[in-house]
Amino acid sequence: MRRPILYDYFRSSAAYPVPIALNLKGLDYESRQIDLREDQQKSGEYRALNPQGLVPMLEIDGHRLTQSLAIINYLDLRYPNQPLLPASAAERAHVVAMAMTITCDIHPLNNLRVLRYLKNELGHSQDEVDAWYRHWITEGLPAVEALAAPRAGKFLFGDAPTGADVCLVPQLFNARRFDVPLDAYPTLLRAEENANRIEAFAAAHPDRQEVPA
Ligand SMILES: N[C@@H](CCC(=O)N[C@@H](CS)C(=O)NCC(=O)O)C(=O)O
Repeated sequence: MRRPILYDYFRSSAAYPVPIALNLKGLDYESRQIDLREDQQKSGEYRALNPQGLVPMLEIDGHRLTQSLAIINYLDLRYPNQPLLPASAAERAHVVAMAMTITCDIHPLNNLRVLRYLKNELGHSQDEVDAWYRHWITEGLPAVEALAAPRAGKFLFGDAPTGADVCLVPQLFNARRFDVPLDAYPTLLRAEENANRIEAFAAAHPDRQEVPA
């Protein structure tokens, strides 16, 4: 098998779940940093590979995959060791719902292009943009906590990490960067603490990634 190539940015919370998933699956990969600060995601060269102009993108098994949840789903079907999505339909829907609450209902509102639009096109101040960022995290995390709490164990669902934990850890990293209080989410904090004890999660932490020069 050719080594997968992950197009990524060390501070991208959409991309951060993918190295966690690859690590959990025990798949070695090459990381290519697309510098979002420099708009490399919009370059013709990158758009020729990924017309959407976003990270992550994963080249694996001869495919070019985009969308973090689609990538996690692919990895889980193709490499079934250390399952990230439960086999039962109802349990899978529950785990995917938690992951989507993060990746579809929180993350897109706080994406770089949205923040830049608020500031540059609509003329909001940095303080207003930061308040926007915190607002959507504070709006979204209670839903994840409420969904998770009844069926959580060490992780968001039971005692093994799933795709929901893989998406949670990057979002809590973001929340801390913007000083969002997290005390109201004990289930999420427990899952995060247990996840970060696992090397697959710890090795994907932005502090351990190659920072573009
Ligand atoms: N729904 C996509 C979101 C991808 C995404 O928004 N990626 C961000 C990085 S966190 C990006 O490339 N942003 C570039 C920009 O906003 O111009 C996924 O989950 O993969």
